[in-house]
Amino acid sequence: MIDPGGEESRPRDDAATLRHDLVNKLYFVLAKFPGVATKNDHYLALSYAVRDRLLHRWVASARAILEEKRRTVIYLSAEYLIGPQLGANLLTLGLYKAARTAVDAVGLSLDELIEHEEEPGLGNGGLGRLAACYMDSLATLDLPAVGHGLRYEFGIFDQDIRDGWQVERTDRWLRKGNPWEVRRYEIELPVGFGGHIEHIKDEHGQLRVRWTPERIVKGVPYDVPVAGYGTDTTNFLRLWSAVADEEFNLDAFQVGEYWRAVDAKIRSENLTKVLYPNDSSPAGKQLRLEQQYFFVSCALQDCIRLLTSRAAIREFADTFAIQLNDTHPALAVAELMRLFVDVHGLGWDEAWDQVRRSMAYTNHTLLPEALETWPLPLMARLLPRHVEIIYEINRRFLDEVRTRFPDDEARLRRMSLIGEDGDKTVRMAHLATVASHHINGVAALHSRLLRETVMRDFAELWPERFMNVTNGVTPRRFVALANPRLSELITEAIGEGWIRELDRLRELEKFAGDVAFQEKWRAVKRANKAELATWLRQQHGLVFDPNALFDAQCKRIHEYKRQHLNLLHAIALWDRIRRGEQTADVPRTIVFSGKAAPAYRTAKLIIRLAHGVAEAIAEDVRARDQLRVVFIPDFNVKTAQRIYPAADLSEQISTAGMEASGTGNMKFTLNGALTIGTLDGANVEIREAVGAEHFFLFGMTAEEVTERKRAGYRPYTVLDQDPELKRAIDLISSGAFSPGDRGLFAPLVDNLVHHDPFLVLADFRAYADCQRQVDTAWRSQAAWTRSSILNTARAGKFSSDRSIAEYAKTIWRVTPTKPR
Ligand code: F58
Repeated sequence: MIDPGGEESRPRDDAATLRHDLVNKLYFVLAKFPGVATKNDHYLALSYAVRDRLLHRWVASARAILEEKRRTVIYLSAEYLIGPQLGANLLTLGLYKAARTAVDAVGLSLDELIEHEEEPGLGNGGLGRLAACYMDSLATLDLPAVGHGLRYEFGIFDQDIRDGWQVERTDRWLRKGNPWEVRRYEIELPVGFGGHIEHIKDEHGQLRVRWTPERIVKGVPYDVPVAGYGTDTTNFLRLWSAVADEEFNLDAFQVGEYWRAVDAKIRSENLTKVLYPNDSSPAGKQLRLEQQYFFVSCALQDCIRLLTSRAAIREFADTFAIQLNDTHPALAVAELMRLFVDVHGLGWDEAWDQVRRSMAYTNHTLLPEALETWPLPLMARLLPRHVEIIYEINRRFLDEVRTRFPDDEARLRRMSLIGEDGDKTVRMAHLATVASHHINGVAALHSRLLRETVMRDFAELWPERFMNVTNGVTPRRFVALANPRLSELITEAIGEGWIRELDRLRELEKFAGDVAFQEKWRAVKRANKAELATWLRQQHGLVFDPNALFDAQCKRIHEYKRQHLNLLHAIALWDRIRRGEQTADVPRTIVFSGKAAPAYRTAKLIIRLAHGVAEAIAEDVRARDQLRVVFIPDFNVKTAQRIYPAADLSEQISTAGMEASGTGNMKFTLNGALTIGTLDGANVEIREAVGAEHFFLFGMTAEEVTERKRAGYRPYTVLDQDPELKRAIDLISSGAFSPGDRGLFAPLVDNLVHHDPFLVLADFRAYADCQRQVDTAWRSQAAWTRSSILNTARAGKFSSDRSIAEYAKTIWRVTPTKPR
């Protein structure tokens, strides 16, 4: 018999076999022949051929996990921004060259097929992309893992720009087929909502709780393989999709209520229709709560199903290490308790012990408006049993607090899982924290502030549970795949080991002062910029000068990230040029790219302002050769991969204390951009790693920000002391960037002048002066290039492999298992 994971059945990786397989897939999967096949057909055919190779490894990995019974990581995340898969899988499987030859041979272009893929935008930004990087690293480090999430039919919206405004378009990413997923038809898990609970005695006289949901939705999984680089380990993402429960609808059919049945079906299947496009402030919508519960319930039932097929329920915590990616999956705490106690008959204490030994929680934000809370009545209506469980967890928890801190009512109120200031809410961060053996922030500064501010009471109670794991990014996608020219140069200099062991980039340090190497390094950057310029012209009709200093700020648009600080500086530069004050030897192109949450008015106005400024400068013949502002539409993983390799300067200018970590900052650094930034998030560690003299630091510290606000910050007083800033603000108000509509930016300007909650004006002078240092540094290209090389060479720490190794050792206690 042929062993599906064995050597005999392993598809061969040479170009001829791949070509044969491609044509074969075209015939037998897509029912096409080369003469009539579309580009999409060819893309799908090649992808299916590549998928065969992934699946072959996957079988071997799955077997290794089952046989060795090692602890498996269960990553729970509402978002995975995995990016386009074809190129990444070709790289990981070592098939890039063979695929190019195979595709050439049938008269097509591999680059075009790769470009053709529409990426799954199953995330908003950093948090979702981090989950994808972590899946890559888990496989690369041979750590058994399953990532559970949601298979949104529509991912994050596509961003169009019309007349300078963001316009959202639905992301119909599945419309041309998705060759990277495998639906598991044999698995269907029921998830209940609403209804009522009864407290009954079972046949042994034990008190039991029976929950009779009002409606049931079925979860069906789609698996997406995630292959490790330089190893055979292949894990998978299991993305859950909601379908109607037929049995449930039968009732309605039998009494002839066809519409009621269809209605219920539509309602069920709406559950996984769309990703909530919010950044930083959670949307308090019922459907979102349903999504959160739906996927954690599916994930946990799935774990228990696998476990109990071979072991006892009491082995749960030894078998699974569950990681909560922020609080979106925090209902897992109550759901796991329900499954243990109500369904599997464990006692409360035993169940709680299992929960506490399996869960860990990562926090990604300190912004108070971003900490998730749910209205208690909503949760009680949707999940009555879970609310009961949460109350019981809270009762026991508050008893513990009372014992440690007697007579401290205020503390109890602050720490309770139920918020009682105004309407009652469930505080998801508190729920996640009480159930977790470890709670971590995502950069050293963030983890410290977490302990000192929002989680202070908890850190006082359980100091040993609080940790830091600084974020990281995968060098496979963000260097090897995105920047082939740089990768080749690096590999030529130090060998290819860096792709798996990023610390080895340090070996580049010895070339930092080497004139010939510097010249090659600059040539790579220049070629990447030229390529971006061509693409921008062809795709968007945008002008981008590859000889200018390419200054980039690419991330979600948010006031705390301060794209408007960058814009004020752009306006000041323009003003200087118009006043004849600016020397013309450092031409700059300031690039913005990023989406605004559709309901976030100020963020949308910032996008509009970027376009207004871009246009005014482009129309000014005296200025436009020295300065350009460009907004690249629809920032996503695909566009990101074009931008990072080309950037010279990375803007990481958030108000100190507000950006938990940032991960774009790491991607820019690894690709040799120098950073201008505040002491915020992981910037602090980037600066430490690359050396202060290779990083442009400015602005208030987190402590200074707090102090300035405490002392009573009056932004308009800053204007009186800074005529350049005053002129920039006045230019906006004068209609210079909104011809014919002077009031357009009034909400933005008024807010800055009178409130300025993110201290944009307070940091402006430091920022503008620091940008002068950037100009000065740029004038000496040899020194700049040396800094650029050193930035890359010293950024090895920011590999997600390092982050995952830390999670594995200190939080999950898992060890590598290699497939045989
Ligand atoms: C981001 N959070 C942080 N949230 O802002 C960033 O500093 C950090 O580097 C990154 O996480 C990874 O740790 C983030 O992306 C979201 O997108 C949420 C999506 C759901 C609604 C609330 C925001």
